[in-house]
Amino acid sequence: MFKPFTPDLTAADVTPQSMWLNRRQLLAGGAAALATGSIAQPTRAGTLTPNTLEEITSYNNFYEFGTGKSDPAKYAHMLTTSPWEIKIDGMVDNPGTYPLQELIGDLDIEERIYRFRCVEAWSMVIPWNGFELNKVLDKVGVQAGAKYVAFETLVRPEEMPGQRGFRSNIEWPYREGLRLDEAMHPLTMMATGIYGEPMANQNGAPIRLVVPWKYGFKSIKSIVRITLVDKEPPTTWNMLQSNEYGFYSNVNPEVDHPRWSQASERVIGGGLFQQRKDTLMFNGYEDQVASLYEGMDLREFF
Ligand SMILES: Nc1nc2c(c(=O)[nH]1)N[C@H]1C(S)=C(S)[C@@H](COP(=O)(O)O)O[C@H]1N2
Ligand SMILES: [Mo]
Repeated sequence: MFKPFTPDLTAADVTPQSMWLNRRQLLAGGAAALATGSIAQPTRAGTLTPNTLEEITSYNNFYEFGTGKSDPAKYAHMLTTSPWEIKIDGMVDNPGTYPLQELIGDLDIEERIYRFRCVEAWSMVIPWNGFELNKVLDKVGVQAGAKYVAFETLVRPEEMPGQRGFRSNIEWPYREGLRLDEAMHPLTMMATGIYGEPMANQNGAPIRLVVPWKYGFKSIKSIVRITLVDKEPPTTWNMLQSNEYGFYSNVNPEVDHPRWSQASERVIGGGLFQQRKDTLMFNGYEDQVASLYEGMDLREFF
């Protein structure tokens, strides 16, 4: 989180994405928009232009592979993502270690184009493929006393150079958590692909969380464990620096990071002419999620 920006993005690699965009535009007027439109593009439908796959897969945060933005693209190919199992435990009716395919099983894979805002004040727009987390939670049966969901990333130092030796202060596994109502919210998804292709390892293959109204670090990658608990679980960046990274970490242009403003963001892409834009409350998903935080002081619970 402390590295200065290095302009290592290539100019738009347009061919596959522009074909795909044309297809999207065609579909947008038809039945497909009815099926996914209200959730996929909850505000200002049609105005989100996704970043290129090249941008999405070359400028990453994935500290298991190093702290540099280009380290994940360099090293994540070493990760074995199949077979993959997810342990689901804690306050659930059907705890177990599930092969990924069994867990996904019959779920329909949808496409969702979401804004993605890193706490470091840069942003992208990403066309994810996946399904709502609530579908998995319903399958395993959340018990009455559960109040939070905790997530963990794989620990495998043989394949994750950032977990070997002294690369960061993170105590592995990388951990994240959501309140149960946040986890059940229809915007919260488990993503398995981008642009209709299997998730690139550097983006969190084979399966990662996506919570579009929160800072990017909440969207934990390469998940191997999901635990239902009754207390707020410890989370990686909060453990490292609790005054800078709150448990909630909702995108909020009015609450600055102690070391920088969160009022605006650098839009990744566009080569040398990088744009800034104003950051939106809850990253543009205010209509959908503000009610989750009714009555809460968002400066105290940042
Ligand atoms: N396991 C794990 N998950 C992680 C991270 C990480 O270092 N390790 N980085 C987070 C941060 S800070 C961001 S901004 C996003 C980046 O996702 P992307 O590289 O797919 O854009 O992943 C999040 N999930
Ligand atoms: Mo981030």
